[in-house]
Amino acid sequence: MAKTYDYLFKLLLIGDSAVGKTCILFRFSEDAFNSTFISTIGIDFKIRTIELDEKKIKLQIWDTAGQERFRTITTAYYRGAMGIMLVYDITNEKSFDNIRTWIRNIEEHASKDVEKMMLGNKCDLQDRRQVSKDRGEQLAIEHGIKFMETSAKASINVEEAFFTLARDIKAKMDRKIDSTGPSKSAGYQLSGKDGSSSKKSFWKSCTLL
Ligand code: G3D
Ligand code: MG
Repeated sequence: MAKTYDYLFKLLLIGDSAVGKTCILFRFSEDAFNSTFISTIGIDFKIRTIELDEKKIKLQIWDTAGQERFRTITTAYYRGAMGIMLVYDITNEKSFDNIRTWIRNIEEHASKDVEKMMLGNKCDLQDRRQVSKDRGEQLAIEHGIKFMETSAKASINVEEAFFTLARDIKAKMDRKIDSTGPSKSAGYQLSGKDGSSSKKSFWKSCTLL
């Protein structure tokens, strides 16, 4: 059976309520009406497959269902995440201040080597801006992560942000595979359309091409 992707990356959207996480996800994902809601843990995810270096990368992007309001994001949400988009709203100072809290939350629950990126969303609302781009950049530098201002509404930088995060994860993974070999490298998954996953398909997709 033809393989539909070479890599599967699990990504998360994190940040205060109403910063625009769900809108960002709807803007980026392939099909606004096709999401999988796991009600038992209150999460939602969407899929989009992109191509990087001639490899098909299936992005499984998880979104909270409002529980961020109570900062009750559970360990289950973070488990296996390879990339995290930290989102604040440039018209809401408090959502920017809370980024530090979210980073602590990530440090506590997520894998140590998860790739992070910070987004200052709603950059279309210049006249309501409370957080300068400069402050966003400074905070990102402080934490050694990448930063972009986005607008889910005006479709600014949303594609760029996910492609950048995916590229960084892939680069990190490729470095890991180079140094440890595939059997020791954790945090990636390769499987066929039928769900099969094997070293053979790994070598076929990564080494011989
Ligand atoms: P959340 O998932 O982080 O809680 P939502 O946030 O995606 O539900 O968005 C919260 C509100 O912000 C929504 O407004 C949404 O339309 C608005 N929003 C999201 N992204 C942008 C953006 O880039 N620009 C502007 N101007 N608004 C945005 P409502 O009024 O529908 O609640
Ligand atoms: Mg939401």
